[in-house]
Amino acid sequence: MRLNSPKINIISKACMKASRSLIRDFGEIENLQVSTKGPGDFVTSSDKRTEKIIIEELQKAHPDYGIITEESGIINKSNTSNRWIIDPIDGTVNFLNGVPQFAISVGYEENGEIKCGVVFDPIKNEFFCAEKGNGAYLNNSRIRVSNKKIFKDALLVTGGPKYSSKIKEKIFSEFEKISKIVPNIRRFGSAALDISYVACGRFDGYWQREINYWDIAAGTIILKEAGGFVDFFEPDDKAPLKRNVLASNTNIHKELKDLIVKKNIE
Ligand code: LIP
Repeated sequence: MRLNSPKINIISKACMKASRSLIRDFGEIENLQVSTKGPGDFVTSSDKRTEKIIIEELQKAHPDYGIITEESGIINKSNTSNRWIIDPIDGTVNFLNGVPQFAISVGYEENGEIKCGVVFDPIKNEFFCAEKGNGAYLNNSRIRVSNKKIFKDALLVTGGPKYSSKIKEKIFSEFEKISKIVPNIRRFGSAALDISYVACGRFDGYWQREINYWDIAAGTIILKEAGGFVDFFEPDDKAPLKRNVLASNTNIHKELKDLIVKKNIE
């Protein structure tokens, strides 16, 4: 049975409508008009169109809500109590290159806490959703994190530093340290799907520094409701829309965190 809640229904309707044009665009990838936003960070006309459709649909339901989006920034700034957090295409570089690993991500935040969220992969037709207290779902089935206990046997996923990152070396050395213990680490290029895959047990853990809030907002509630652990470590007050995130099953969380956080104290 699929999660049935008013907020999830609103988000679902917006995602389904937006995904129709997104799928069309993905089919015509070579013709997409591409512009650059900054080094290593591409935006497509499709990204903007998808975002517009999602915003229009969400605003039909709640015109007064605040919105944080990747492309348009902050809308209805004064409403910080009720906000939608949107990434129209998470995994933009995959999308641009015709790699079918990207998703629409929409979370709903109330008084600073994510209450529900959807991550929708329109190509594989995988709809991940969760609402606080009501569990996490993939399409019609309830999902749970893996039960893997032996850290070295874990399958982990991460995202590398952005081209413009000032802490590239730190991120690479963390990767090196972890990969000396855990041989199987993937980099799939969509944080929203990475965290959702931890939620349904495909991966055992995910970590990334300097990730944008909109990439993982919806994923965090999906993971928590699937019994996983989300840790926003070393928060930076000067970068309110960035997070350092570690998301995993509860068994391996401590070992993974110790490798990332303790290392910086050494
Ligand atoms: C991307 C992520 C990717 C991550 C990048 C980037 P975009 O989001 O989901 O996994 O490594 O830092 O933020 O730009 O495709 O929405």
